[in-house]
Amino acid sequence: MAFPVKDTATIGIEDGEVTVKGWIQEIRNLGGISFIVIRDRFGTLQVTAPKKKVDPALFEELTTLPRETVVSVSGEVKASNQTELGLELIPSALEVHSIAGSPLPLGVVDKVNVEFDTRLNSRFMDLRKPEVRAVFSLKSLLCELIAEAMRMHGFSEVHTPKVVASGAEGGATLFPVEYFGKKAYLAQSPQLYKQMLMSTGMDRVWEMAPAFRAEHSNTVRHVSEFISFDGEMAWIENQKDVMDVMEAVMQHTIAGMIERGGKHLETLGKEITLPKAPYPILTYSDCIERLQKAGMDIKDGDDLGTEGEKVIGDIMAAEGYDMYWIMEYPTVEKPFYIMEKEGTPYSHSFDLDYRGQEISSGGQREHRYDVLVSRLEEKGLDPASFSSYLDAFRYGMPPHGGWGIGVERLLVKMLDLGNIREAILFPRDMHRLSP
Ligand code: AMO
Repeated sequence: MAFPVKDTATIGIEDGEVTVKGWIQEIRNLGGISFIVIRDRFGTLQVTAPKKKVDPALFEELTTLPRETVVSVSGEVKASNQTELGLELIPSALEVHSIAGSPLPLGVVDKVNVEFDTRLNSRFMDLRKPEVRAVFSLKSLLCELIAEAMRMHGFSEVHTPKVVASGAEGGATLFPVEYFGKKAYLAQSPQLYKQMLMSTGMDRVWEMAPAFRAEHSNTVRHVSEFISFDGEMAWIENQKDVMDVMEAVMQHTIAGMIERGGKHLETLGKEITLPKAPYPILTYSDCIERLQKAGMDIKDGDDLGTEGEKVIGDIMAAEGYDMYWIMEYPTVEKPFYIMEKEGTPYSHSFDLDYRGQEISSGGQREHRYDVLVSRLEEKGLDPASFSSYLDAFRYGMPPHGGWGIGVERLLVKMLDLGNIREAILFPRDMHRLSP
């Protein structure tokens, strides 16, 4: 088979004789003629085999292969007004690389409703569906755009440890790990490390990496392993400096998804809209007031909760906003590293919400060593367990702040998917450890 190899994205009538590689998606045998649909990464191609014109041994083999078998088919490209590509391949040679077993654990093109769990059990097969794969092409684009935006804003990419000695986001969601006879944990976030880097002169860092949370709740927005996109920047006046950078990064990223994601969005049957900017800024107290007005039984100091977030989302949607900030949460609700708003029960914190769901939180950090130690103590944490983190604050630490964004939550909202697991190749949750 010395023909040039072509894929379904670039094949043309002028190619003459070519080889196409892919999976056999479908075979229709109509007696005198057979149609074999080959699928590759980009799309499908019809192989048309008229019984009388194709070598009998080749015809027999090609038309009896099980669906999803992996092949190279060579032949002549001909015009056709019966196919989507406007062409078909008349086969002259076949190479079988891997015969698919049958029955298939999951159909690739069958229009039957399959439970999501069944799909995840055979995720390799599920991912052969173009509309499922499109989500991950878009996720890849999202990561590319984030990297681009962060570079534009002068941030350096860093990689911090994922096996750690202490947690930053509360004990309840820590995964313990046995580490050479010592107790260790899977990192819940790069929080402590990105802050330590602020004492070094690195000034602006970002990371996109797995984060682990032993989430005991089974919801459509929590998983135990997700991708956290973190940024941290030094020399800020207040958390507004962080929010300005984040907002620019978000707008660049979403605009890029709209501009460059067209083909995949079409496959998925989705459209993305660019959120109206500047994003409005609400305070936590504003939200409580608005929720009370909306009839919710909530008071100052309470967690806004999933329901509260949703109602705020509806209120903001009515005002034309998809993205908005919620600032100044009560200090008691926030981790020890968030700076208190002096003389108030509130903090220099913020969340970024996207259509009724938190996708990010962040804030200005407490950079004053003594205050930080007291904050740890107030939270019932032992400063000794954080000694290597605290050291970075003892010898000169600039004011700083940052954020963590759940990449999958962002993508789910952007694409209006029903479950965070749809945006993860092999999701991990309370009930799923394989595949
Ligand atoms: P937080 O704990 O709010 O903040 O997490 C930041 C963002 O990460 C995402 N996220 C999750 N996504 C899926 N499944 C989960 N179980 C899960 N948990 C969190 C959310 C959330 O908004 N260190 C701080 C950030 C900072 O201050 O810089 C932190 O981790 O989108």
